[in-house]
Amino acid sequence: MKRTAVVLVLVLFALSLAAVATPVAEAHRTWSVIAGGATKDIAVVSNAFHPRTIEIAVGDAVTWQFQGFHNVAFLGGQDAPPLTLQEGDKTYVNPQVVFPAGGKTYDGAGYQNSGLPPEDPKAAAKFGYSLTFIKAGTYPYMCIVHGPAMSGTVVVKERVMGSPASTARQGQTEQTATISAGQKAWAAWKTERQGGAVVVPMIGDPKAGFSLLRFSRRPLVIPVGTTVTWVMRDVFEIHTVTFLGKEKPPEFVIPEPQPQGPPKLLMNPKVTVPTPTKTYDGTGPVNSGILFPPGIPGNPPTSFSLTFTKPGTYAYACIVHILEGMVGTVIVK
Ligand SMILES: [Cu+2]
Repeated sequence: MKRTAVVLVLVLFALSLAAVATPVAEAHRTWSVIAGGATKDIAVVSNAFHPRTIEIAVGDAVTWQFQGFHNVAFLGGQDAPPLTLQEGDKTYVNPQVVFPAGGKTYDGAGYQNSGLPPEDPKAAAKFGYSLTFIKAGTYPYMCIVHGPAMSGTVVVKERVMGSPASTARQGQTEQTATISAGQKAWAAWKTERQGGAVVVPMIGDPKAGFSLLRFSRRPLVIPVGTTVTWVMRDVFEIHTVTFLGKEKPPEFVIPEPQPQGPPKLLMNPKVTVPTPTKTYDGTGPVNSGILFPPGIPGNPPTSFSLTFTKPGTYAYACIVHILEGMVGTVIVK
């Protein structure tokens, strides 16, 4: 008797769920897009949105899941705000990129920005961004940190065929393809020769959507007197080549508290300003300054050369990506 009653209650409960589920299926849905991704050791990172293009219905929402240091910015037909701002000889990270802008809905007009995830990995894991699209149209967006090559599109239609689940699977598949392409490139990575100089390429692929956050798989072993040239072949990232000698790695960004509002974010001149020296004997810090992707207006530096004048083992790092493990060693014999 008791058993029958329990079964009956369960059946009634299931029926009530079914009754509730029917209208829910017709309600507005939430779709998800992954921003970025990485291998476990962060040697390979995705600088792409997965999936790159998403089709949703009017009234639906998109939630971006952040896996890495990215933002989602809808420009509303305007130029992208610059990543950095100059104040005299000081360089600041643009607050327009760092902090969220705009509301919870989007109709294609104006600038809307997720802001950047917090640096702390635990806080970053909880960082998300959702936007409800209230008007049909095609809306491109980008990550301003990694430039126009890291972009995506939200297509908003009256009706759509796909489902959030199948679109999420497509995103996973695209992310796996991007990371695998990066792992292949990392496995095939080699130094090059240019006359007597050794060239260390720092690579990324705009089409596949990955960057490598590594200098070389093994220490570079070179005879004394050799020049090493680090060359940017990556459209997404910035790097430094920094030999610290006995100094501790400098902070990349220094928050400057303000009397009101959020702190200003100064890019540490110890990182951004190159040291003038062209040779290295193991003493004193030597810094390339920021190395930029090739082809940027104004032609900022894209390579750095250093001639090694004394036998020894010299560690160096990219100060931008030191926490991701972008460090290297030069052994001069
Ligand atoms: Cu780097």
